[in-house]
Amino acid sequence: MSLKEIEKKVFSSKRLTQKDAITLYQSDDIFTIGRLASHIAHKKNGNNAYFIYNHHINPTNICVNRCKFCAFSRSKGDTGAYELTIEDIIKKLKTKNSELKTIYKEVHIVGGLHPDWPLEYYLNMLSAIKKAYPAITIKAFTAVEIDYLSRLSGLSLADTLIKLKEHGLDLMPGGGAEIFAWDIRSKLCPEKIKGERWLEVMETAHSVGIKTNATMLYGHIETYEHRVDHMLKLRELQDKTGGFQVFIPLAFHPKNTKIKTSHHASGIDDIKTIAIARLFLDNFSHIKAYWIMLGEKVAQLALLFGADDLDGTVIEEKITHSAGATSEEGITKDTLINLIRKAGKTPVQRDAFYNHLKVYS
Ligand code: V47
Ligand code: SF4
Repeated sequence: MSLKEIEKKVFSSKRLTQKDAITLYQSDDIFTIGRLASHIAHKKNGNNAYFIYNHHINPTNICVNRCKFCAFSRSKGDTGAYELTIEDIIKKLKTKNSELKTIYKEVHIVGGLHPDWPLEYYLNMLSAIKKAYPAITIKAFTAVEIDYLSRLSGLSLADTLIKLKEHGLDLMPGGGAEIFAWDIRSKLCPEKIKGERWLEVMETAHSVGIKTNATMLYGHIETYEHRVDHMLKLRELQDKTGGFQVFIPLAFHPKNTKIKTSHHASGIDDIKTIAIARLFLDNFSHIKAYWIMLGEKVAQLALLFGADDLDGTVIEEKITHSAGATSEEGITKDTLINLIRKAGKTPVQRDAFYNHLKVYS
């Protein structure tokens, strides 16, 4: 299939095949790919580009999995291993400016699989955050953590999720997906749950009324075929449940990790991956250009290649910065607005569910 034929499909709203997505990856015509992706982004979200006031918290870096691509995790007793108490977490969310206390719309919580913390620690954490900040949406725990908590507690996946929801879990982030195909996954993270289980956790979350996000870690040892296979599995589950809010391609950062790669993602690869995701994932409403991983400048350019969301203020980021990210750890609202405006888009401050809070027209 030529690019011309793919273009015809895009303009007549026909679903792209895996082969089409591979053809796009193999093409050097980044401008045509970008024009097509922009057409779809515009159909889905007009000229809007989203951002959110949010705050990331990583309760612990102690993790029994020790994935080979992860520079953030430690084993218990290692130098640099840390554990936050619930009081520490509440303190981190507190800002000096009392007005700001009501501004954060989302707290994003992910961490390591701690060998000793019981489900109760997580339930108490959720309740304490909701008590201190009733207006905040809690987006927490990857599918990997949910699986771990279910096994630890002996509860089914559905019952674990329902319990967490009853204590304040509103939404789940998309982490832990990496690359689903086992030939790659077994080399990246042999201890982590399989791709099939990640999808099962997400399907269960959707079935109990918890929306989730979805990610893909790219730019390590995978091929284009692995990326497209990964996105196909997400598209199939989305057809079934409609529970994914946004897809976030995550560019691999190799520093301090055990993955040696000579071809980690270039700027062109980042932009192409955003654009191809926009074209292939026709049943996803949003594609996020996560500025922490892409850097502010590539994330801004991605807004012209199919992305419609930059994520948010973040405040404190440990996972990518442990692996050599050179972006800031947090960013101000004004910088986000400026990045979006200079890309010719309309900045829209959103809540965690993509409801519009303020349009900066
Ligand atoms: O699951 C770990 C990735 C993820 C590295 O849902 C790495 O809104 C690059 O999922 N280089 C966690 N990536 C982050 C994540 C996320 C971030 C922002 C928003 C949302 C959302 C989700 O980070 C992990 C893993 O895939 N990761 N190590 C690394 N060296
Ligand atoms: Fe643990 Fe997540 Fe890091 Fe894997 S990526 S070692 S599961 S914190």
